[in-house]
Amino acid sequence: MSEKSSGNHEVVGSLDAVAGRLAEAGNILLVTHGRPDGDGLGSMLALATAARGAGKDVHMLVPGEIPARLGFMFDRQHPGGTDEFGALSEASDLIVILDTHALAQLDGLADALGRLSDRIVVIDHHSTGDALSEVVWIDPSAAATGVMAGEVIDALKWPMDATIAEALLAAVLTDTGWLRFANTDGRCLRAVAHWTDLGVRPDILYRKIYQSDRPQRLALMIRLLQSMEFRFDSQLAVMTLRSGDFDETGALRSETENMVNEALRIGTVESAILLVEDHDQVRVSLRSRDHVDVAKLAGQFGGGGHRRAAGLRSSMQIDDLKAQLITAWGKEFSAGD
Ligand SMILES: [Mn+2]
Repeated sequence: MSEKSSGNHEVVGSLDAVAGRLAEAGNILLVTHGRPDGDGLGSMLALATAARGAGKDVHMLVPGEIPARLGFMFDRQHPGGTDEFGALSEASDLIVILDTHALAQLDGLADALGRLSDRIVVIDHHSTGDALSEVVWIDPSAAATGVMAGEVIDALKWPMDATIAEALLAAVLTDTGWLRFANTDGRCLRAVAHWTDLGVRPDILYRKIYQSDRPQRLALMIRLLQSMEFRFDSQLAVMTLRSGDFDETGALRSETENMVNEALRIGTVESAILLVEDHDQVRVSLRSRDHVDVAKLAGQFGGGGHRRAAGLRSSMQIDDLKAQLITAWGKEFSAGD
């Protein structure tokens, strides 16, 4: 279970293997990662809705709080939490893990999942993780898990409608920065066009997700911008948000999503690091434009992710961790690739 996958960018497993298991299953439990994002939640909701349309009994589970900006997606049904995993997994013949295959991201479920590997399938686009199951479809070339979820639904000829399309659009548009990030490709644009044709308005979706902030989040963003430091001829930007910043602004830890990208507004910045004090841990988000593989950097500190977007958690003190990350970034960058 602890074996790390290779971390390269090859496809592992196949759509057919995963779709075959979904076709057979009668009772399906869908699970995404802790600190859930639009891609994990949108993929989960789309597959759940389509599977129900195909006559399956479906439950969803999220090990963590759903961010407020994505709450509208779940106004009619609420996914279960970690404490319901025992009962929900017992009642399922198939457990689908979406948008992760790293136990570190499946807070509180690691032990239980270890005993259920023959009942698990994985659909994910991250290159690093753990061996959760023999039956996986891991495609790091996919822009988002949502692209893959849409392909699974199509392959199974499960019903597709505007509700499912909206969930898939939420998945893909949030994971590509509304089609601005380097992972945006023809495969995802064709899917986005197809789903938009089903009657979903991407502009309304954008407003719901990104233009519904609380003033407290903007107050936190002021602190974030004030904390910004530059290193290595301003190729690296480092930002910190400390416990006091949350206490004094009234912002929530769940409201830091995407803030790391603010540093990429600056032309010289090749890569950005955001460190967030989260009670007894520090949560780090890393982004890169091109040259630096931040997944490799995160890996040195027990984290993982993609080449251009990665993360980690540490119990180190925030300033010590920051200093070590800056040193490690310098080594990685001068190694050049
Ligand atoms: Mn994703």
